Amino acid sequence: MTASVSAPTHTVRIGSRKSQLALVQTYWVQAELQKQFPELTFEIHTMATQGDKILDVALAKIGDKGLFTKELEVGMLSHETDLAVHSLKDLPTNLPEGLTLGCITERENPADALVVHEKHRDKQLETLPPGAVIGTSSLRRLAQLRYHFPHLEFKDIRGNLNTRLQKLDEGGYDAIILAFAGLHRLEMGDRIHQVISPEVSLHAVGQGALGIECREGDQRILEVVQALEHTPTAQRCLAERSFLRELEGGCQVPIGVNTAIDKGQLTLIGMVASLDGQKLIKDTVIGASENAEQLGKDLANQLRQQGAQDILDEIFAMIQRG
Ligand code: DPM
Repeated sequence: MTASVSAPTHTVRIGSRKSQLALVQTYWVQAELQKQFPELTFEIHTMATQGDKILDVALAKIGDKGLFTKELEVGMLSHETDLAVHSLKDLPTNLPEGLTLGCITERENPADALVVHEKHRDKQLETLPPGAVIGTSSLRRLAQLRYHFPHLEFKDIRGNLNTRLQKLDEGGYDAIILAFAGLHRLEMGDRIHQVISPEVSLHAVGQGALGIECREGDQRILEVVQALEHTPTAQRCLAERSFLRELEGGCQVPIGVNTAIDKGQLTLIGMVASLDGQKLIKDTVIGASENAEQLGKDLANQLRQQGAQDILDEIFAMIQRG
């Protein structure tokens, strides 16, 4: 079935980062939209974001929210582009005035994945030797893995997926942790050595889903992007984003989640951990999936009552000190 739009123009301009992963994701959105709206033309406009330009500084130290999204947002606000495709987990929970999250697409496997150096091919996360060096720039992965495996060492790693895999293969690390979804989308799923269970690592808010951002009130574009909305994913991600927003966490905080929907009931698990791996607070809420946002707030309050805010305040203070 083909939806119809009363378009004043037949061209829709899509903003995207230039990274290989961003482009694969944007091409997918372009192709799906083209199928639904054969009468429209979808153009891709690539832009470099701050996060693409600063490669030598640990992400948490840059700390700026919207590191991978700001330039794309300016493009929409200045009407150079009409929508932007993001990895949902890179999209801050509070968007600039005038922009809205128009669509959340169907989620890939949101789990984290372990990729090991060749010499550890017979090992699992559980059996890596003491002192093994794990590459990650994610405070969330670091804190959870330290909590579960205090004998492992951690070292920052930056760059795109290929760069990271190369640094691993060259021996700079014993293993690295990456999102299953990114490796899979780049057809590098064969590098996944172990899918890490949610008992060990709760994934980032929005991980594995794409978010399409557009101008608020731009009915023509909203109608177009909503064709790609996947309701169960959207409900899960809205709960996750509401949880993160309520805890005032940016995209670089040791906060993890897991969600599932069964017979209209949404289960949301969330955790906050300290960077030294000493403290980890985790809890669960269950409720109607239509109340996704409220569930996220409820869980944030539950965790706060158990001391989550103290952990986060300590981390914010530490990051600010640099
Ligand atoms: C965010 C984090 C990372 C990205 C932090 C986190 C990972 C940083 C790192 C918010 N964004 O997950 O705790 O490991 O150094 C990113 C990836 C994807 C989107 C790559 C990855 C692909 C998967 C997806 C970077 N953003 O996590 O390995 O679409 O979910």
